[in-house]
Amino acid sequence: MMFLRCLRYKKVVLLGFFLFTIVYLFVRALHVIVMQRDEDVIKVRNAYVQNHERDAYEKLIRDYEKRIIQGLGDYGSPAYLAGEEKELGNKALTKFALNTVLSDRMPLNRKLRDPRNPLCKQFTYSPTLQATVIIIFFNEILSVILRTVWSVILKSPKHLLKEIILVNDASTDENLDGLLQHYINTRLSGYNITLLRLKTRMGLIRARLQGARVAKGDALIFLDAHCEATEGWIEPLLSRIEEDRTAVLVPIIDVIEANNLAYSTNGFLAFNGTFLGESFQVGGFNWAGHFTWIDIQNDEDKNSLKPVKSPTMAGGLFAIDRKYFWEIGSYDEQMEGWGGENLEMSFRIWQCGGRLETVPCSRVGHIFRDFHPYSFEKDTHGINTARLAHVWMDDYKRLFFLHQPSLENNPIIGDLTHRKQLRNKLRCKSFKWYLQNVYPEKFIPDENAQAFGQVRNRFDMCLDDLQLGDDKVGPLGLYPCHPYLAISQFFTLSSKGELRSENFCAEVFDNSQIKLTECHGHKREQFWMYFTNGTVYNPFSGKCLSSQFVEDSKGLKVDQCKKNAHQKWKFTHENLT
Ligand code: LR7
Ligand code: MN
Repeated sequence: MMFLRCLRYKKVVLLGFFLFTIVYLFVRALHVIVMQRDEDVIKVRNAYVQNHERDAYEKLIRDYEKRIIQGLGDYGSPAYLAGEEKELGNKALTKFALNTVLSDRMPLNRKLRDPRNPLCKQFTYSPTLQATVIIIFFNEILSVILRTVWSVILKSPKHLLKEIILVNDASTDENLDGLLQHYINTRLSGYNITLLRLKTRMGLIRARLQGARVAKGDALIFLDAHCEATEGWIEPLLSRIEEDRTAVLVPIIDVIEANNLAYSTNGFLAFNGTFLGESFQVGGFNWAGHFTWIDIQNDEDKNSLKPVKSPTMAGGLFAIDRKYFWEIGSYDEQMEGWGGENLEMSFRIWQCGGRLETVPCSRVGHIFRDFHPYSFEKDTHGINTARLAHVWMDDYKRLFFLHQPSLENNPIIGDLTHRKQLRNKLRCKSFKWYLQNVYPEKFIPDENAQAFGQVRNRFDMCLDDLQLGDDKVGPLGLYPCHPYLAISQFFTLSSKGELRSENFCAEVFDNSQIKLTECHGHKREQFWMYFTNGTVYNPFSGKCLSSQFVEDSKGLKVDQCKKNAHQKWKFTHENLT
């Protein structure tokens, strides 16, 4: 008996040991796989500096520091170089969309004016949250990155700044990491700054994610690598998060000019410091899937000093509670390159129960470049936007795919399962809800319209914006009708009697010509009536929309109403009663 029991006991022990070993090995293997994946992606460069390298970096930085012109660009005033450097600066501007020569000569910690509305000073914010500031970059120059870092350090109270994380998205300059790390070690040693490097370029979305993964602050604040923070910028952001952890905040983004690095406040503040009044814009979007700036619609909010509702954000500069960032779905990791993540996050935050706000008393400058000094192999903006359209825009995605028909059912956009699961898991609201509650002023070309679609005459010519694009004013013209509904030929006769594209209204001028221009909402020269007999009538001029076939006028005019074939029009969709 005794022996048998002992044997059974031994078996149990053996089995237990066996199982333990299996589980242990499994966990180890998993660990190795995960770690390896991490190492593939990210490399922390703390121990980079060999002694001989350190001396070389020190020399480079000293040489660089010697060339800095004290006072240049102070108080955000425009700065100029002379002679050969001026020429070099202009060249740099055409190559990098940024005057790198000037940036290299300007102090890294230049003084800035306080650009805020003076009334902002009446508020005392005392947040207890600490921030991790994450700055990502690809092929940005040292002086621009360091000026961003310095501004964050100088303008943030120390107890609110937990750390700064710099993420180098595999920039091509081999010296950049070494110089940055050496600068941090020697000139910024009192601050908690981490430099990460991605082994291969992952694009700005995944670069931000890598930074966020190692962040320890209560809140994350993302910045582009060419920004300058100003007095009091961080307190109202953190305070608002403390008040409502589902609020995602954007500062007012001021323009730093790419050519002379002037910190301009759109004339709100004159250079002598007098305050000229305040007004700012919030974020919108167009159906082509691009971020746009829009005026605040609600009068009460126009001069607000308190956070103001913003339908979208530009994407580069924002603050968010760290845990909330992960809860709400961080980013779509399958988005590559540049673009789309900003609207994706904006829609997601609103639809899934959060809020997006612009904080007027927090201001950060950003260098706006005329073009991107880098490229991608694919149309990442288009692909990323197609992804978000499928996941977040429900039926309204039809309006985006009018602009990008080839992307609608294209495997290039990748698998969407995880993002759709996320939307279900978070029980997010519909895009219609978003439009009605967050952005009711957004024009929807095919809803509440008297008629919409292609506007065709008997000669198979269609109204066409003639590639006006984002320009503010241009002629309304005629072009042979496309066999599909191209966006350049998509017009609406709105319920208000506007004849319009998404952003512009047809307006009569010189009593005969027609241009597309900003909608003013006051009817008059922008008011049109459409009758069942096909006449499009403008009561202001007393004339009718008419195709002419005269060479210079691009074929379209308003003319005496004659009811002839030149004045008969047909919209693809008509809701006339
Ligand atoms: O492959 C890349 N990897 C990167 O890390 C390409 C870029 N980047 C870095 C780059 O160095 C920079 O720091 O990503 C940052 C943003 O790139 P920019 O500055 O070339 O972009 P942008 O300012 O023209 O673009 C705006 O829209 C983008 C859409 O993906 C991002 O959200 C940017 O952050 C965003 N910038 C802003 O919101 C600043 C205000 C501009 C406006 C409007
Ligand atoms: Mn930028």
